[in-house]
Amino acid sequence: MSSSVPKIRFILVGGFLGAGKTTTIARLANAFREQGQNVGIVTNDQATDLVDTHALRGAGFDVGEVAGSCFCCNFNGLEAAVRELESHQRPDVILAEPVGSCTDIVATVVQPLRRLYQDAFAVAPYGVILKPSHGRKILSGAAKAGFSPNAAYIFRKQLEEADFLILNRMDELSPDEVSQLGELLGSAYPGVPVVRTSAKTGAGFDALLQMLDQQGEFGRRILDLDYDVYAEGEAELGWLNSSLRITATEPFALDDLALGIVQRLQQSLAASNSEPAHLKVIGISGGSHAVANLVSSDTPAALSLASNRRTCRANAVVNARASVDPQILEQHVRTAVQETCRSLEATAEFVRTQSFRPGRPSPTYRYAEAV
Ligand SMILES: Nc1nc2c(ncn2[C@@H]2O[C@H](COP(=O)(O)OP(=O)(O)OP(=O)(O)O)[C@@H](O)[C@H]2O)c(=O)[nH]1
Ligand SMILES: [Mg+2]
Repeated sequence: MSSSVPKIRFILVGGFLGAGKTTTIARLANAFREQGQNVGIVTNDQATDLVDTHALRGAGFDVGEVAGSCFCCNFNGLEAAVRELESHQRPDVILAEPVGSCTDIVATVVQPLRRLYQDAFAVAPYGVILKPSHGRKILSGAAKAGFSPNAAYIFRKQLEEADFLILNRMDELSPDEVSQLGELLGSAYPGVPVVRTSAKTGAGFDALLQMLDQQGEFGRRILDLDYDVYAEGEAELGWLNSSLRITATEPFALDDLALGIVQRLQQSLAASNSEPAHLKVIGISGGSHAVANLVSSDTPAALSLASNRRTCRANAVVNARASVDPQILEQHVRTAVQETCRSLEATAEFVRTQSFRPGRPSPTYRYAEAV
């Protein structure tokens, strides 16, 4: 690429499963679009059929996808997704969401982008979102943090490599909770700036945009990481992606389908003492989308996008990540889908299901020293 062509801004938004990466990216993308900039988004998952891709495309964004392995282990897939976006319309800004169970993003993604694409991309400071529900327990060292020590290790390492931290879900936190989380972050990651946001309301996004705008020595916090512990932590999660076709003779509410599946999954996982990392379901009918989520055992299931649509035919995608054996997770999902459909007098056909434990990460590149 000639040096006269302006560089594409490359923004990675990190954070644990369910932290609010996709919601943050959608809001940032809207902000850039309002400034007249072309925006491309890259989503990422260990398998195909991504709720995030459907949700962001449904919101009208140009979305490339790396499905089947994470950016770190398939850097070539990230390159290909970016080239594909460029072939539609050259983006001014690319927003990319790494998989929420991955860490070492600076050494395996940020540094390769900076080294191999220094003329093409201006890589923004790397921000990582703190998920309050699990963060409060993990950072305070609570005995029952919901996840195993190995998964908690990943959670902490994700925050450790950030140039700045994003304390999200401000709309739900009391002033006491905000100061408690601020203190936990301050003692675990001294000197790292913290931006307070609500991706739901947009609070704090001016400060977030300013943080991302900074130029300088960023993306250099290379982790000292034990890949054995990291691999074990990831493998302790059950991972499931399913795509479904739902039919009924009388119209049913698409929102009830998405929320009903998530609520039933919440109940059955709680009954088996399995901590959800993130359960998400998208219902799609015509141009309408309904999205429901659950981010932890002690927060309510939420309809994050209402469609207000009734229909006799819909497609649905279920993405579930929880600390449970993947085969058992699949049983939970099948039962939750069947029971929800029965209550709506609808029938579900499972088109494709992938359920597994994430494999040991093996990065395409890993730079142990920063440039
Ligand atoms: N109340 C509130 N909810 C939020 C906020 N940000 C995200 N959420 C909700 O949290 C849930 C998870 O958000 P996502 O943006 O999907 O999280 P993610 O980090 O992309 O999750 P993964 O892709 O699974 O790793 C959704 O229900 C969002 O609507 C926020 O600031 N406030
Ligand atoms: Mg996401």
